[in-house]
Amino acid sequence: MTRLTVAQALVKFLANQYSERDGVEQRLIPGTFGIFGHGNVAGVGQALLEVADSGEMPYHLARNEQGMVHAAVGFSRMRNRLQALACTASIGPGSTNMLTGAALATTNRIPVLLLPSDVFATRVAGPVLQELEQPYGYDVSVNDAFRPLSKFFDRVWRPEQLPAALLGAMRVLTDPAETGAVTIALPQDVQAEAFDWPEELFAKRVWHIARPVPEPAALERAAAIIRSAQRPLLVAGGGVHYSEATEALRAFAEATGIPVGDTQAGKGALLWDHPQAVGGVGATGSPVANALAREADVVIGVGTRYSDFTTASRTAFQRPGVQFVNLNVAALDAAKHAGAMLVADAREGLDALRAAIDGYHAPVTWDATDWNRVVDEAFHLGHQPLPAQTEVLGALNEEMDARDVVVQAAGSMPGDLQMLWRARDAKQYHVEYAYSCMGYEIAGALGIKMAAPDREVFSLVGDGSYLMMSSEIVTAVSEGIKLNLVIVQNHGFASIGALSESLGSQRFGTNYRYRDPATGMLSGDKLPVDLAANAESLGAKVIRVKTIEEFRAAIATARASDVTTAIHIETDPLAPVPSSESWWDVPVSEVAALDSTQQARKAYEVHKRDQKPLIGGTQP
Ligand SMILES: Cc1ncc(C[n+]2csc(CCOP(=O)(O)OP(=O)(O)O)c2C)c(N)n1
Ligand SMILES: [Mg+2]
Repeated sequence: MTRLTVAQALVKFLANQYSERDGVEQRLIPGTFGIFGHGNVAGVGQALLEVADSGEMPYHLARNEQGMVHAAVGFSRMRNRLQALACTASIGPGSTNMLTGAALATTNRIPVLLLPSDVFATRVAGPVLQELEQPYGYDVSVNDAFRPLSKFFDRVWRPEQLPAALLGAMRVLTDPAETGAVTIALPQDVQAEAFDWPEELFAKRVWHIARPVPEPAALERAAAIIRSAQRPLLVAGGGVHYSEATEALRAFAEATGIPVGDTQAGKGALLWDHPQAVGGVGATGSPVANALAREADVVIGVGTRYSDFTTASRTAFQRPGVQFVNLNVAALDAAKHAGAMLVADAREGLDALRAAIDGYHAPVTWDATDWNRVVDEAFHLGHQPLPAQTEVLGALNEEMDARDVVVQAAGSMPGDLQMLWRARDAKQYHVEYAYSCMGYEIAGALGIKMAAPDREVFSLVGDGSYLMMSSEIVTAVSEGIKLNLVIVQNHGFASIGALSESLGSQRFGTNYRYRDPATGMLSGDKLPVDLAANAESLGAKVIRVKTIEEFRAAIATARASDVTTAIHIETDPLAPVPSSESWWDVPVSEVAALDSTQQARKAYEVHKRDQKPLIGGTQP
């Protein structure tokens, strides 16, 4: 027996967990982020202190609890879900600040271990500072809000419950089909309570990350559908990366001649210059992929959750009788669009499918020449007086090393990136677009750099996102984790502004401007906000540029620097962007006094006619 507190036992246990896939072992939880308050300072905090100089559980002090969960997600995604970080927070607001991160992790299917602190189990001191006190249930705390956001939730009211909670948590973290936010709530008194633990609790444990193989009958059904295809299209999602199936995908594509489109999480699954890479599918995709999608008779989805952006809100696939073959480790996704379900690991499934349809070659052709010219033009617009955002993305795309990573999450950039970015390395493109959370950019980049210290990380940050969460710059500076930030200043929401205009809402409330006393609207002058000065004040080195030529030079300077560097550039939010020739369903008011809204509603109703509640599943 080993006598330790619950928190000490937790840390000791986590330090002895490993994951393994393809015979390669690594620490499952190689570090912990945290912010201490009265809920964890003497519990988990004390336990982390006891091992602080042993390297058993490195501790990183974050600046915002939401930010530390984003960083943990960035880390794990970069490590293809083979590792996860723990996040400890104090009770009340410290814990609820992690809720957005929890939702982001679960939506993206990325493992993170959340350790919110909780109110006293004994209740003797209650109600404690920051306790919710619900009259209908004294056992309810703010941490119950993690339940709908987590793939695993437990609260350790008593020390005896800890081993089972830990085993359950590790299982879900390492289950590729179930993974996401994993939450163990720790009452503050229980954290500090001692218990006699069996030695075996702290034995080294290896969690095998499975590569489930397809069931033979399911494989045969899927193969039969693909063999019958005249115009197949493969849609590569994030699962291709997480399963490290990019080589298997390339082999499958080359053996079959099937064109490969990608999703936000899947970009780079097949590198952009491969002759069969046709670009993004859906609302922010390429017209080449979207033309193939419209006509496809068989859609092979690999590791994709088919978000509305991918299906263009169920308008992307227009051929009557289009059939789906869905290779996914999660049955949830494999079943979508009435597809033939191939529940398996992406790499195993692709290899098995390739063998099963040996000799098949898709009789489909396409031509990307025009589109490639459009992208080149967008990258080199020469827009005046301020550069266009597409030129910023183009310059970055061209100046970055193939192994550098570009990071984004929300605003107008994810769409432009998905449409235009030419991924030259499988892990070059990191856009969080399942939760599309403003604030992920800098915090996520921190975790990405921790996961891949040998790569340069360039985070593109809109002014809106910057204002929402720039706090982890300080963490990066303090830890000596070097980030490159590109702050794209356009004085408000280019994205929602354009969306608003297209929906007849006249960009209302989307500009960062002074309130104009004459109109009562936020339509006055630009604000005197200086985000470069702000980044500098947080410890970043700053380069201010005005032109694309200066920007190109700044990229090289930032790359060569050892310290976190922010490049500030102002762009024209109204500059033109190529069309994806696709659509996204955002409902327009059915009745309106405004003429602009009435016109937009008419256009909306035309698009709605193409939308299918059920896309696949019917026989031709
Ligand atoms: C946390 C969060 N709040 C709100 C939104 C909705 N939203 C999406 S984009 C956007 C504006 C982003 O502004 P900015 O970062 O400046 O990017 P830009 O649109 O100018 O490219 C908003 C408010 C969101 N995605 N995330
Ligand atoms: Mg903006």
